[in-house]
Amino acid sequence: MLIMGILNVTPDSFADGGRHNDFDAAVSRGLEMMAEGVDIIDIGGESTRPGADRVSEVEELERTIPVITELSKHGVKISIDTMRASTAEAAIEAGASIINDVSGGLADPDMLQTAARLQVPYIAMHWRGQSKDMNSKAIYNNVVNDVISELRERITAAQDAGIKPNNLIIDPGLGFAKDAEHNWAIIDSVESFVEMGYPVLIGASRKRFLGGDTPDEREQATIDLTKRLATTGVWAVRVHSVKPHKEVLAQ
Ligand code: PMM
Repeated sequence: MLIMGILNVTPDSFADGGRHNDFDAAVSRGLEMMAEGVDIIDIGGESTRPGADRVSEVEELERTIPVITELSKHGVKISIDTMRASTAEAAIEAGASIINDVSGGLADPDMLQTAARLQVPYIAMHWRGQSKDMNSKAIYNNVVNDVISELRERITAAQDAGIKPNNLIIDPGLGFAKDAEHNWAIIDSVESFVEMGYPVLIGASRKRFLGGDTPDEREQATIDLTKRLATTGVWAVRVHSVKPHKEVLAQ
């Protein structure tokens, strides 16, 4: 299982407290993750925490592109965490090689075609709407079946736009329009997502449903979950701390 290290270049990220919100800090954290054995660094300039406002395209580009340009010189694989086709394209030009779209192509009508044209791996996450009002959309008959069928729709849309099946990665989107019980139900049935036949990415790191009052208290729960997922066929986990996850996988 691969480790995708989170590098949020945002002043308001709930989980790393905005500590890496300037260029030097972001680059040095990226280099540190490389030294710790990260497989992919996921760079994002827009917070998607529940209730967050959108940032402008200019600001998203100013936050992410210089960091991507610098870190890519060091040869690490980089994904761009963005819902905007234009940002995705600029990031790929700057040296990123994977698009991570939390909206699964729903936020920007140009995203799927852009990903198809760029011919890079595209991560389609399950999403029901912008962070501002996603909590009100956490209504399911059967969360596992519903998320699988909504992901299937995104897979079809992606392939219709020209994305090759072997460039598709799926993600059930833990914490996005989902209550704690929904997130745990998805984790309990993660094999059903693996059986869809695409690499599965799981992003649980320090999210509220893990329990505890602070991100740091959720860290141990995140590591325990990585250990549990390691035997399920999941392709990668998206996490804030790299070293403890590499260690738990090596056990
Ligand atoms: N979660 C967040 C941001 N981007 N991308 C994917 N593919 N999957 C996720 O679960 C995901 C994501 C929000 O978490 P953060 O604010 O801690 O980065």
